[in-house]
Amino acid sequence: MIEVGAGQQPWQPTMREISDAEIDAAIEQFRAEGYSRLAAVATEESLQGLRERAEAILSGKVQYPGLFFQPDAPSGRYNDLQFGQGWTGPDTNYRKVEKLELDARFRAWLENAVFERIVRRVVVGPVVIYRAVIFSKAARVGSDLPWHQDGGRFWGLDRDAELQLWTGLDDAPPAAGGIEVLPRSHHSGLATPLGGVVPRVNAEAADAEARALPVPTRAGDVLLLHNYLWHRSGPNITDAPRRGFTVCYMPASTRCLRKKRAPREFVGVFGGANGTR
Ligand SMILES: O=C(O)CCC(=O)C(=O)O
Repeated sequence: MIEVGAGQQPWQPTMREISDAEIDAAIEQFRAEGYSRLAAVATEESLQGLRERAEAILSGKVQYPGLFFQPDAPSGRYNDLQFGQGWTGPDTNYRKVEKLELDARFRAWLENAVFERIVRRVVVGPVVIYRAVIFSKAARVGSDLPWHQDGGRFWGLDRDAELQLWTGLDDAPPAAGGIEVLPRSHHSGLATPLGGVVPRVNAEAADAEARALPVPTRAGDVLLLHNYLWHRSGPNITDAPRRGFTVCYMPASTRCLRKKRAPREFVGVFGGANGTR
């Protein structure tokens, strides 16, 4: 993929001016409630560039060796997902694409200057990313994602990460499968040592259904999500796609514990090895 032609500037994202006070308030709410929302961070120009690239990647027009794809379940049910399939062709609805740091536009977005100011308030020292992922819910197809936490043995790290920044590429009201959270649930740690999907028995004990809080977002909004916060998203029953781009930031000293293959080396961002800022 050639991103820069002769005499052209590389694609650069633009963001709304955001004061330190606004970021401090977002961090305070993130710490207390496990989540917060910064409205309209990405400009329309940035959104256009990212959406265009998301479409090219999801349709296979732009490809990179190493991108990881997961097809959505045609039934729209999480339990019907088939794992381990990867890329199955251009006409598939993919629910997830990982390793988007390989793409220059998504890489530039995840390293933008507003994100650096947020991340530096949470992560001390050089920073790496665990993952850079699009969660996509195609119009009238996108499936549900149950209550889960992003940590535990499932993530294979010597310590759990804390901060994810989720950027809405489209409007995400509840009907489109917007994010729902269980406020303050991050204070209780992991529901199981494995992490990932929260077992139904735990969800019932926490009365999660009654306490679920929808966090509707507009395209360009950014959510700060604590990795231990219980969060989920429903199916997309609207006529428009709903795509979110999420990135998990953590200290560069974090180690991968996996044994079956060589431990992962994480991509550096703010001050981490091979970061661009
Ligand atoms: O976008 C979604 O529906 C889910 C996002 C999510 O689970 C995450 O960012 O960890």
